[in-house]
Amino acid sequence: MIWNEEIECISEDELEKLQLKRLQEVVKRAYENVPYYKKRFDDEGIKPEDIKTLDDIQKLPLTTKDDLRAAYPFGMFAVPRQEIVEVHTSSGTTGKPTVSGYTRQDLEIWSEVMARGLTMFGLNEDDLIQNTHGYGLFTGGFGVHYGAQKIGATVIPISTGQTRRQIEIMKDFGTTVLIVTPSYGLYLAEVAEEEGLKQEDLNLKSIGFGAEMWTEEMRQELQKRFNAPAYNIYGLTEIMGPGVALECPEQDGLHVMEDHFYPEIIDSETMDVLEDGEKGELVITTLSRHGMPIIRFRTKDVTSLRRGKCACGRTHVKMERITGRTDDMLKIRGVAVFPSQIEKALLKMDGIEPHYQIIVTRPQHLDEMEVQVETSPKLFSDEVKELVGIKKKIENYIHNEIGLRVTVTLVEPKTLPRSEGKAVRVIDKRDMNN
Ligand code: DLL
Repeated sequence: MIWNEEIECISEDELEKLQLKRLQEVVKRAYENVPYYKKRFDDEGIKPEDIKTLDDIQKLPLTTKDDLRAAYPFGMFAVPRQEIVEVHTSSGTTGKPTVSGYTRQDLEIWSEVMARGLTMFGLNEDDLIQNTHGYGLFTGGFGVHYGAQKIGATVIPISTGQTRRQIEIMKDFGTTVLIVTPSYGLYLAEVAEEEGLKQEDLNLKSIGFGAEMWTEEMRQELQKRFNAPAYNIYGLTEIMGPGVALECPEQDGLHVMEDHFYPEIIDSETMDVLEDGEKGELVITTLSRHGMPIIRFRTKDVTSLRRGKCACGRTHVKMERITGRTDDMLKIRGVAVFPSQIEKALLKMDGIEPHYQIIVTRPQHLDEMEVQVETSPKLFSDEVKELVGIKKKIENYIHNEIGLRVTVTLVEPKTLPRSEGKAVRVIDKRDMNN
Protein backbone atom coordinates (compact mmCIF):
# COMPACT_ATOMS: atom_id res chain seq x y z
CA MET A 1 0.00 0.00 0.00
CA ILE A 2 1.14 3.51 -0.78
CA TRP A 3 -0.48 6.37 1.14
CA ASN A 4 -0.23 9.07 -1.52
CA GLU A 5 0.69 7.36 -4.76
CA GLU A 6 0.42 10.47 -6.88
CA ILE A 7 3.16 12.21 -4.91
CA GLU A 8 5.21 9.27 -3.69
CA CYS A 9 5.55 7.76 -7.17
CA ILE A 10 5.78 11.08 -9.04
CA SER A 11 8.09 11.29 -12.08
CA GLU A 12 11.42 13.07 -11.71
CA ASP A 13 10.28 15.88 -14.02
CA GLU A 14 7.06 16.53 -12.20
CA LEU A 15 8.78 16.43 -8.83
CA GLU A 16 11.42 18.93 -9.90
CA LYS A 17 8.74 21.29 -11.18
CA LEU A 18 6.87 21.06 -7.89
CA GLN A 19 10.05 21.50 -5.86
CA LEU A 20 11.11 24.58 -7.82
CA LYS A 21 7.71 26.22 -7.45
CA ARG A 22 7.70 25.54 -3.71
CA LEU A 23 11.31 26.61 -3.28
CA GLN A 24 10.59 29.95 -4.94
CA GLU A 25 7.57 30.45 -2.69
CA VAL A 26 9.33 29.51 0.53
CA VAL A 27 12.35 31.67 -0.21
CA LYS A 28 10.07 34.63 -0.89
CA ARG A 29 8.08 33.94 2.29
CA ALA A 30 11.23 33.70 4.39
CA TYR A 31 12.72 36.86 2.87
CA GLU A 32 9.59 38.93 3.35
CA ASN A 33 8.61 37.73 6.81
CA VAL A 34 11.70 36.69 8.75
CA PRO A 35 14.17 39.51 9.51
CA TYR A 36 16.98 36.97 9.93
CA TYR A 37 16.60 35.77 6.34
CA LYS A 38 16.15 39.27 4.94
CA LYS A 39 19.44 40.29 6.50
CA ARG A 40 21.32 37.16 5.44
CA PHE A 41 20.08 37.43 1.84
CA ASP A 42 20.77 41.16 1.69
CA ASP A 43 24.27 40.66 3.08
CA GLU A 44 24.96 38.15 0.32
CA GLY A 45 23.26 40.29 -2.32
CA ILE A 46 20.60 37.69 -3.10
CA LYS A 47 16.99 38.36 -3.98
CA PRO A 48 14.21 35.74 -4.03
CA GLU A 49 13.90 36.33 -7.82
CA ASP A 50 17.44 34.96 -8.25
CA ILE A 51 16.09 31.44 -7.68
CA LYS A 52 15.35 30.36 -11.24
CA THR A 53 16.39 26.70 -11.10
CA LEU A 54 16.68 24.13 -8.31
CA ASP A 55 20.47 24.40 -8.48
CA ASP A 56 20.17 28.07 -7.61
CA ILE A 57 19.49 26.90 -4.04
CA GLN A 58 23.28 26.75 -3.73
CA LYS A 59 23.38 30.54 -3.86
CA LEU A 60 21.44 30.73 -0.61
CA PRO A 61 23.19 30.97 2.76
CA LEU A 62 23.28 27.96 5.09
CA THR A 63 21.41 28.12 8.39
CA THR A 64 22.84 26.62 11.58
CA LYS A 65 21.44 25.65 14.95
CA ASP A 66 23.23 28.68 16.41
CA ASP A 67 21.36 30.97 14.00
CA LEU A 68 18.09 29.51 15.25
CA ARG A 69 19.19 29.84 18.87
CA ALA A 70 20.01 33.49 18.32
CA ALA A 71 16.40 34.02 17.24
CA TYR A 72 15.10 32.39 20.45
CA PRO A 73 12.27 32.04 21.18
CA PHE A 74 10.04 33.11 18.28
CA GLY A 75 12.32 35.10 15.99
CA MET A 76 12.19 32.58 13.13
CA PHE A 77 8.41 32.59 12.82
CA ALA A 78 7.16 33.82 9.47
CA VAL A 79 3.57 34.34 10.60
CA PRO A 80 1.98 36.24 13.50
CA ARG A 81 2.24 34.20 16.70
CA GLN A 82 -1.55 33.81 16.74
CA GLU A 83 -1.29 31.55 13.70
CA ILE A 84 1.16 29.22 15.42
CA VAL A 85 -0.96 26.52 17.07
CA GLU A 86 1.82 24.37 18.51
CA VAL A 87 5.48 24.63 19.48
CA HIS A 88 8.16 22.07 20.16
CA THR A 89 11.78 22.47 21.18
CA SER A 90 14.96 20.55 20.59
CA SER A 91 15.98 18.33 23.46
CA GLY A 92 18.92 18.61 25.73
CA THR A 93 19.63 22.18 26.61
CA THR A 94 18.08 23.81 29.61
CA GLY A 95 19.68 27.06 28.38
CA LYS A 96 18.49 28.05 24.96
CA PRO A 97 16.91 25.28 22.94
CA THR A 98 15.71 25.85 19.41
CA VAL A 99 11.99 26.41 19.05
CA SER A 100 9.92 24.99 16.23
CA GLY A 101 6.53 26.57 15.50
CA TYR A 102 3.68 25.00 13.50
CA THR A 103 0.59 26.48 11.90
CA ARG A 104 -2.48 24.32 11.45
CA GLN A 105 -1.38 23.74 7.86
CA ASP A 106 2.10 22.66 9.04
CA LEU A 107 0.54 20.11 11.41
CA GLU A 108 -1.42 18.79 8.43
CA ILE A 109 1.85 18.31 6.50
CA TRP A 110 3.43 16.64 9.51
CA SER A 111 0.49 14.22 9.75
CA GLU A 112 0.70 13.55 6.01
CA VAL A 113 4.41 12.66 5.96
CA MET A 114 4.10 10.46 9.02
CA ALA A 115 1.02 8.79 7.50
CA ARG A 116 3.09 7.97 4.41
CA GLY A 117 5.78 6.46 6.61
CA LEU A 118 3.46 4.37 8.75
CA THR A 119 1.84 3.09 5.54
CA MET A 120 5.33 2.09 4.35
CA PHE A 121 5.61 -0.01 7.53
CA GLY A 122 2.49 -1.86 6.37
CA LEU A 123 0.05 -0.21 8.79
CA ASN A 124 -3.59 0.84 8.42
CA GLU A 125 -6.73 1.38 10.47
CA ASP A 126 -6.59 -2.18 11.81
CA ASP A 127 -3.47 -1.41 13.79
CA LEU A 128 -2.89 -0.64 17.45
CA ILE A 129 0.16 1.58 17.72
CA GLN A 130 1.96 1.76 21.06
CA ASN A 131 3.83 5.04 20.96
CA THR A 132 6.62 5.03 23.55
CA HIS A 133 8.03 8.38 22.42
CA GLY A 134 7.65 11.18 24.94
CA TYR A 135 4.67 13.50 24.50
CA GLY A 136 5.78 17.01 25.27
CA LEU A 137 8.28 19.41 23.82
CA PHE A 138 10.06 16.48 22.13
CA THR A 139 8.61 16.00 18.65
CA GLY A 140 8.62 12.19 18.77
CA GLY A 141 5.36 11.65 20.66
CA PHE A 142 3.13 14.07 18.77
CA GLY A 143 4.64 13.45 15.32
CA VAL A 144 3.94 9.73 15.46
CA HIS A 145 0.55 10.41 17.03
CA TYR A 146 -0.59 12.69 14.21
CA GLY A 147 0.46 10.18 11.54
CA ALA A 148 -1.18 7.29 13.35
CA GLN A 149 -4.47 9.16 13.62
CA LYS A 150 -4.28 10.20 9.99
CA ILE A 151 -4.16 6.58 8.83
CA GLY A 152 -7.00 5.78 11.22
CA ALA A 153 -5.03 3.44 13.47
CA THR A 154 -5.68 3.24 17.22
CA VAL A 155 -2.95 5.03 19.16
CA ILE A 156 -1.85 4.02 22.63
CA PRO A 157 -0.15 7.26 23.75
CA ILE A 158 1.75 5.64 26.60
CA SER A 159 4.84 7.84 26.23
CA THR A 160 8.26 6.92 27.64
CA GLY A 161 9.03 4.91 30.77
CA GLN A 162 6.91 2.62 32.94
CA THR A 163 8.56 -0.29 31.24
CA ARG A 164 6.64 -3.02 33.05
CA ARG A 165 3.36 -1.33 32.27
CA GLN A 166 4.41 -1.07 28.62
CA ILE A 167 4.83 -4.82 28.51
CA GLU A 168 1.54 -5.47 30.26
CA ILE A 169 -0.28 -3.23 27.79
CA MET A 170 1.43 -4.80 24.80
CA LYS A 171 0.11 -8.14 25.92
CA ASP A 172 -3.35 -7.12 27.16
CA PHE A 173 -4.21 -4.75 24.29
CA GLY A 174 -2.62 -6.88 21.60
CA THR A 175 -0.37 -4.05 20.36
CA THR A 176 0.50 -4.59 16.69
CA VAL A 177 3.07 -1.82 16.31
CA LEU A 178 5.74 -0.59 18.65
CA ILE A 179 7.31 2.83 18.20
CA VAL A 180 10.59 3.12 20.10
CA THR A 181 14.08 4.50 20.10
CA PRO A 182 16.36 1.53 19.28
CA SER A 183 17.95 1.55 22.73
CA TYR A 184 14.60 1.70 24.51
CA GLY A 185 13.27 -1.07 22.26
CA LEU A 186 16.13 -3.34 23.28
CA TYR A 187 15.67 -2.49 26.94
CA LEU A 188 11.96 -3.22 26.65
CA ALA A 189 12.75 -6.58 25.05
CA GLU A 190 15.05 -7.46 27.86
CA VAL A 191 12.57 -6.59 30.58
CA ALA A 192 9.88 -8.49 28.65
CA GLU A 193 12.09 -11.55 28.71
CA GLU A 194 12.69 -11.15 32.45
CA GLU A 195 8.96 -10.98 32.96
CA GLY A 196 8.64 -14.33 31.22
CA LEU A 197 6.85 -12.93 28.18
CA LYS A 198 6.95 -15.30 25.22
CA GLN A 199 6.94 -14.28 21.57
CA GLU A 200 3.60 -16.03 21.15
CA ASP A 201 2.13 -13.68 23.79
CA LEU A 202 2.79 -10.79 21.44
CA ASN A 203 0.86 -9.66 18.41
CA LEU A 204 3.50 -7.37 16.89
CA LYS A 205 3.66 -6.90 13.14
CA SER A 206 6.05 -3.94 12.81
CA ILE A 207 8.39 -1.76 14.79
CA GLY A 208 9.18 1.86 13.95
CA PHE A 209 12.37 3.20 15.45
CA GLY A 210 14.55 6.30 15.28
CA ALA A 211 15.63 9.50 17.05
CA GLU A 212 19.16 8.23 17.63
CA MET A 213 21.97 6.44 15.84
CA TRP A 214 21.96 2.67 15.64
CA THR A 215 23.82 -0.19 14.01
CA GLU A 216 22.53 -2.89 11.69
CA GLU A 217 23.22 -5.39 14.51
CA MET A 218 20.86 -3.44 16.75
CA ARG A 219 18.14 -3.67 14.14
CA GLN A 220 18.69 -7.43 13.78
CA GLU A 221 18.52 -7.83 17.53
CA LEU A 222 15.28 -5.80 17.77
CA GLN A 223 13.71 -7.86 14.98
CA LYS A 224 14.78 -11.12 16.55
CA ARG A 225 13.63 -10.23 20.04
CA PHE A 226 10.21 -9.04 18.92
CA ASN A 227 9.87 -11.25 15.87
CA ALA A 228 8.79 -8.31 13.65
CA PRO A 229 10.48 -6.14 11.00
CA ALA A 230 11.89 -2.82 12.25
CA TYR A 231 11.80 0.34 10.11
CA ASN A 232 13.85 3.48 10.43
CA ILE A 233 12.30 6.90 11.18
CA TYR A 234 14.40 10.03 10.70
CA GLY A 235 13.69 13.62 11.53
CA LEU A 236 14.72 16.63 13.57
CA THR A 237 12.92 19.30 15.54
CA GLU A 238 14.21 22.26 13.54
CA ILE A 239 12.77 20.89 10.30
CA MET A 240 9.56 19.35 11.68
CA GLY A 241 10.24 16.29 13.84
CA PRO A 242 9.94 12.62 12.85
CA GLY A 243 8.78 12.15 9.27
CA VAL A 244 11.48 13.90 7.25
CA ALA A 245 12.56 10.50 5.88
CA LEU A 246 11.26 7.00 6.50
CA GLU A 247 12.07 3.47 5.46
CA CYS A 248 9.98 1.40 3.06
CA PRO A 249 9.57 -2.42 3.14
CA GLU A 250 12.90 -2.80 1.28
CA GLN A 251 14.68 -1.75 4.50
CA ASP A 252 17.40 -0.28 2.34
CA GLY A 253 17.60 3.43 3.05
CA LEU A 254 14.96 6.04 3.88
CA HIS A 255 12.77 7.88 1.35
CA VAL A 256 13.10 11.61 1.95
CA MET A 257 9.68 13.29 1.70
CA GLU A 258 11.07 15.35 -1.15
CA ASP A 259 7.96 17.34 -1.95
CA HIS A 260 8.21 18.90 1.52
CA PHE A 261 11.91 18.64 2.42
CA TYR A 262 14.67 19.33 -0.08
CA PRO A 263 17.88 17.45 0.80
CA GLU A 264 21.45 18.28 -0.16
CA ILE A 265 24.73 16.73 0.94
CA ILE A 266 27.62 19.09 1.55
CA ASP A 267 31.27 18.78 2.40
CA SER A 268 31.26 20.27 5.90
CA GLU A 269 34.73 21.78 5.44
CA THR A 270 34.34 23.47 2.04
CA MET A 271 30.52 23.75 2.06
CA ASP A 272 30.50 22.43 -1.52
CA VAL A 273 27.49 20.40 -2.57
CA LEU A 274 28.45 16.76 -3.17
CA GLU A 275 27.27 14.30 -5.81
CA ASP A 276 24.73 11.57 -5.16
CA GLY A 277 26.43 8.64 -3.46
CA GLU A 278 29.05 10.79 -1.75
CA LYS A 279 28.99 10.89 2.03
CA GLY A 280 28.74 14.24 3.76
CA GLU A 281 26.57 16.49 5.91
CA LEU A 282 22.85 16.50 5.24
CA VAL A 283 21.37 19.94 4.60
CA ILE A 284 17.58 20.37 4.43
CA THR A 285 15.27 23.11 3.17
CA THR A 286 11.60 23.01 4.12
CA LEU A 287 9.64 23.49 0.89
CA SER A 288 6.14 23.95 2.25
CA ARG A 289 6.34 25.00 5.86
CA HIS A 290 4.46 28.17 6.71
CA GLY A 291 5.01 28.88 10.39
CA MET A 292 8.76 28.54 10.27
CA PRO A 293 10.39 28.14 6.87
CA ILE A 294 13.96 26.89 7.18
CA ILE A 295 16.42 27.42 4.35
CA ARG A 296 19.41 25.08 3.97
CA PHE A 297 19.63 23.87 7.55
CA ARG A 298 22.88 22.14 8.46
CA THR A 299 21.76 19.00 10.29
CA LYS A 300 25.34 17.91 11.14
CA ASP A 301 24.16 14.37 10.36
CA VAL A 302 26.37 12.33 8.03
CA THR A 303 24.76 10.36 5.21
CA SER A 304 24.54 10.11 1.41
CA LEU A 305 21.71 10.21 -1.15
CA ARG A 306 20.72 7.60 -3.73
CA ARG A 307 18.36 8.23 -6.63
CA GLY A 308 16.34 5.84 -8.82
CA LYS A 309 13.08 4.02 -8.60
CA CYS A 310 12.84 1.76 -5.58
CA ALA A 311 11.44 -1.78 -5.76
CA CYS A 312 8.56 -0.52 -3.59
CA GLY A 313 7.49 1.77 -6.45
CA ARG A 314 8.30 5.05 -4.73
CA THR A 315 10.49 7.54 -6.56
CA HIS A 316 11.59 9.86 -3.78
CA VAL A 317 15.34 9.95 -3.22
CA LYS A 318 16.72 7.65 -0.55
CA MET A 319 19.21 8.55 2.15
CA GLU A 320 21.39 6.02 3.93
CA ARG A 321 20.93 5.60 7.63
CA ILE A 322 22.87 8.18 9.65
CA THR A 323 26.35 6.92 10.47
CA GLY A 324 27.87 9.91 12.23
CA ARG A 325 27.81 13.57 13.17
CA THR A 326 30.07 16.38 12.03
CA ASP A 327 29.98 17.88 15.52
CA ASP A 328 30.36 16.33 18.94
CA MET A 329 26.67 16.05 19.79
CA LEU A 330 25.81 12.88 21.65
CA LYS A 331 22.37 11.43 22.08
CA ILE A 332 22.04 9.95 25.54
CA ARG A 333 18.73 8.16 26.10
CA GLY A 334 17.32 10.19 23.25
CA VAL A 335 18.45 13.54 24.69
CA ALA A 336 20.97 15.67 22.79
CA VAL A 337 24.04 16.47 24.87
CA PHE A 338 27.09 18.53 23.93
CA PRO A 339 30.39 18.16 25.82
CA SER A 340 30.43 21.96 26.09
CA GLN A 341 27.42 21.75 28.40
CA ILE A 342 29.36 19.47 30.75
CA GLU A 343 32.24 21.91 30.63
CA LYS A 344 29.92 24.77 31.50
CA ALA A 345 28.66 22.87 34.54
CA LEU A 346 32.20 22.07 35.68
CA LEU A 347 33.31 25.67 35.37
CA LYS A 348 30.82 26.58 38.07
CA MET A 349 32.88 24.63 40.61
CA ASP A 350 35.92 25.87 42.48
CA GLY A 351 38.80 23.47 42.97
CA ILE A 352 38.05 21.55 39.81
CA GLU A 353 40.51 21.39 36.95
CA PRO A 354 39.07 21.83 33.45
CA HIS A 355 40.22 18.33 32.59
CA TYR A 356 37.44 15.91 32.09
CA GLN A 357 36.41 12.96 30.01
CA ILE A 358 32.96 11.66 29.19
CA ILE A 359 32.52 7.92 28.93
CA VAL A 360 29.33 6.64 27.37
CA THR A 361 28.37 2.99 27.67
CA ARG A 362 25.25 0.96 27.08
CA PRO A 363 24.99 -1.80 29.68
CA GLN A 364 21.65 -3.63 29.43
CA HIS A 365 20.78 -1.52 26.37
CA LEU A 366 20.35 1.73 28.29
CA ASP A 367 22.80 4.58 27.88
CA GLU A 368 24.95 5.45 30.87
CA MET A 369 27.20 8.46 31.08
CA GLU A 370 30.15 8.82 33.38
CA VAL A 371 32.06 12.08 33.69
CA GLN A 372 35.59 11.73 35.02
CA VAL A 373 36.85 14.98 36.47
CA GLU A 374 40.28 15.87 37.78
CA THR A 375 40.42 17.54 41.16
CA SER A 376 43.07 20.00 42.23
CA PRO A 377 45.94 18.65 44.39
CA LYS A 378 44.58 20.55 47.37
CA LEU A 379 41.11 19.10 47.06
CA PHE A 380 42.38 15.63 46.53
CA SER A 381 44.18 15.64 49.85
CA ASP A 382 40.98 16.70 51.60
CA GLU A 383 38.72 14.35 53.45
CA VAL A 384 36.70 11.72 51.69
CA LYS A 385 33.50 13.21 53.08
CA GLU A 386 34.25 16.45 51.35
CA LEU A 387 34.99 14.71 48.07
CA VAL A 388 31.66 12.94 48.19
CA GLY A 389 29.97 16.30 48.67
CA ILE A 390 31.81 17.75 45.67
CA LYS A 391 30.91 14.78 43.51
CA LYS A 392 27.22 15.22 44.38
CA LYS A 393 27.40 18.92 43.71
CA ILE A 394 28.90 18.40 40.25
CA GLU A 395 26.30 15.76 39.49
CA ASN A 396 23.59 18.27 40.34
CA TYR A 397 25.14 21.01 38.23
CA ILE A 398 25.32 18.66 35.25
CA HIS A 399 21.76 17.53 35.85
CA ASN A 400 20.64 21.15 35.78
CA GLU A 401 22.51 21.77 32.58
CA ILE A 402 21.52 18.73 30.52
CA GLY A 403 18.47 17.37 32.30
CA LEU A 404 20.01 13.93 32.79
CA ARG A 405 21.54 12.18 35.79
CA VAL A 406 25.14 11.16 35.23
CA THR A 407 27.77 9.56 37.44
CA VAL A 408 30.72 11.76 38.29
CA THR A 409 34.01 10.15 39.24
CA LEU A 410 36.68 12.36 40.75
CA VAL A 411 40.14 11.32 39.69
CA GLU A 412 43.57 12.33 40.94
CA PRO A 413 45.23 15.42 39.48
CA LYS A 414 47.07 14.82 36.19
CA THR A 415 45.69 11.36 35.54
CA LEU A 416 43.46 12.01 32.51
CA PRO A 417 45.24 11.78 29.15
CA ARG A 418 46.43 15.10 27.72
CA SER A 419 46.24 15.57 23.99
CA GLU A 420 48.38 17.63 21.69
CA GLY A 421 45.63 18.63 19.34
CA LYS A 422 41.91 18.51 19.90
CA ALA A 423 41.14 17.04 23.29
CA VAL A 424 39.37 13.71 23.21
CA ARG A 425 36.49 14.55 25.48
CA VAL A 426 34.21 11.70 24.67
CA ILE A 427 34.82 8.00 24.68
CA ASP A 428 31.71 6.45 23.21
CA LYS A 429 31.84 2.74 23.89
CA ARG A 430 28.44 2.13 22.32
CA ASP A 431 30.17 1.51 19.01
CA MET A 432 27.59 3.07 16.73
CA ASN A 433 29.60 3.62 13.60
CA ASN A 434 29.80 0.23 12.02
O1 DLL B 1 14.86 12.95 17.33
C1 DLL B 1 12.97 13.53 15.94
C2 DLL B 1 12.55 12.10 15.91
C3 DLL B 1 11.67 11.62 16.85
C4 DLL B 1 13.02 11.24 14.92
C5 DLL B 1 11.25 10.31 16.81
C6 DLL B 1 12.61 9.91 14.87
C7 DLL B 1 11.71 9.45 15.83
P1 DLL B 1 15.64 15.82 17.71
O2 DLL B 1 15.49 15.48 19.16
O3 DLL B 1 15.65 17.25 17.30
O4 DLL B 1 14.51 15.17 16.85
O5 DLL B 1 16.99 15.14 17.24
C8 DLL B 1 17.38 15.16 15.90
O6 DLL B 1 18.50 13.03 16.19
O7 DLL B 1 19.75 15.39 13.84
C9 DLL B 1 19.96 13.00 14.37
O8 DLL B 1 21.25 13.30 14.84
C10 DLL B 1 19.24 12.13 15.38
N1 DLL B 1 18.31 11.20 14.72
C11 DLL B 1 16.99 11.34 14.55
N2 DLL B 1 16.49 10.25 13.90
C12 DLL B 1 17.53 9.42 13.65
C13 DLL B 1 17.67 8.16 13.01
C14 DLL B 1 14.21 13.81 16.80
N3 DLL B 1 16.64 7.50 12.51
C15 DLL B 1 18.67 14.39 15.74
N4 DLL B 1 18.91 7.64 12.92
C16 DLL B 1 19.09 14.24 14.30
C17 DLL B 1 19.99 8.29 13.43
C18 DLL B 1 18.69 10.04 14.17
N5 DLL B 1 19.91 9.47 14.06
